[in-house]
Amino acid sequence: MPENYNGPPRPSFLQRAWGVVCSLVEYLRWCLAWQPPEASLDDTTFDKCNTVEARLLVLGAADTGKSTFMKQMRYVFGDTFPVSERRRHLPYIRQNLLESVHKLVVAMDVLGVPYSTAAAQDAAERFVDMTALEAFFGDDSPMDLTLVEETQTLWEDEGVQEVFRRGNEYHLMTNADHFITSAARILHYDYLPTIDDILRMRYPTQCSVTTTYDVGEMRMTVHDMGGERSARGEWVGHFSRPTAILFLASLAEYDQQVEEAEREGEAALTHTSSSLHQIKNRVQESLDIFDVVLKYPPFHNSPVILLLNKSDIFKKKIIYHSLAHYFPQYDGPDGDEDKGREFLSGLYEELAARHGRHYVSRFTEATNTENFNSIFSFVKNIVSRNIISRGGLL
Ligand SMILES: Nc1nc2c(ncn2[C@@H]2O[C@H](COP(=O)(O)OP(=O)(O)OP(=O)(O)O)[C@@H](O)[C@H]2O)c(=O)[nH]1
Ligand SMILES: [Mg+2]
Repeated sequence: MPENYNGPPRPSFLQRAWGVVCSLVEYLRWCLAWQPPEASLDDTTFDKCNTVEARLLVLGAADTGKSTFMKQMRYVFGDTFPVSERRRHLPYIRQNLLESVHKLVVAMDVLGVPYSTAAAQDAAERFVDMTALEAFFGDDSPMDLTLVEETQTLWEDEGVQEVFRRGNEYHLMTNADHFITSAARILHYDYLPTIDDILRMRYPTQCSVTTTYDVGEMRMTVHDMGGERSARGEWVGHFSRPTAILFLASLAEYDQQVEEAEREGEAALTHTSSSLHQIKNRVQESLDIFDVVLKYPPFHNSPVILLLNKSDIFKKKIIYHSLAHYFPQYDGPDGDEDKGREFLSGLYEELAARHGRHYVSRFTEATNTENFNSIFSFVKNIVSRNIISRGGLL
């Protein structure tokens, strides 16, 4: 630096005047372009009548029960699913039933399990070709009594029962037994789906579904996000600062692997592709998604509620599928429901502790309305508390 250096040259009067004009123009442009911050989209806001608005994001891997939770919410709020809507569900329920039987029949072949009766072997013929069964999906399908009888004959077969218990090896639908044992009712010509059927049907969410409820003085908007590969990539970047995050995880899928297509979806979410072809346990997949949610900066101030769902299925499975077989680090007794649940819950705890994040959790059974009532009160209290702590009044 030269010895007589006196700092940068002083701007002339004209230069300073030009600077002021530019700042003014910039300020005017900012005023014109200004929109309310994202709060109106996804933060807690208050309208003139003091109604509090809350936004709840329902996240989790595919098939964990997010939409079932939403359906229970509707039901709890007095929506008993009108007849027109029940009719719309009918083809999917019949499809769930016939696809489940088809999967069992295919699995008998693939897993090499013999039928215990010749009648069951004959009945299986009918379910080999799925396209031929499509004729029975519709609400105006012909009533076929032999189809019902064949379903029942198959279900009573010991070989089929063995393959049913091995449903984790080929990802049999969670409530396949509910639909199969209700075949006579579901395939009847005047069948109208019950609420229980609607809660138990499987229909993956493709795009997010938003529903708004008035809960006392709170207007709660709930976003049900799809957990499958095509839907998951959409999550990140769509919502900032929700009032609370409801993360659904399934206890029942500790013995299942993620299907290849879903792994691609996870890669889209985590922006990785290296482990695309590795086989992965579904609990691990759920933990990986939980990890992304905990780390995502716009979610840092949102309380996380973890619902460890499908406890009814877990209770049945743990008797014949050893947890230690899938998680060698589990050192509790085989077949112990409580210890098993604690172990799986501990995996989420460890992860949250690593991120220094706090969360609350519950074991749930989303298809059980009684259980849901207490869970919903719990969720509502957390959401209300978060609103109060953000400065709102209820
Ligand atoms: N038995 C039992 N079945 C459940 C429970 N929770 C959900 N299910 C069933 O699990 C299946 C998947 O539930 P969904 O609510 O569609 O799962 P999801 O998380 O919305 O799945 P995506 O939309 O694909 O992300 C359905 O057949 C539900 O009836 C539960 O606690 N117990
Ligand atoms: Mg869904």
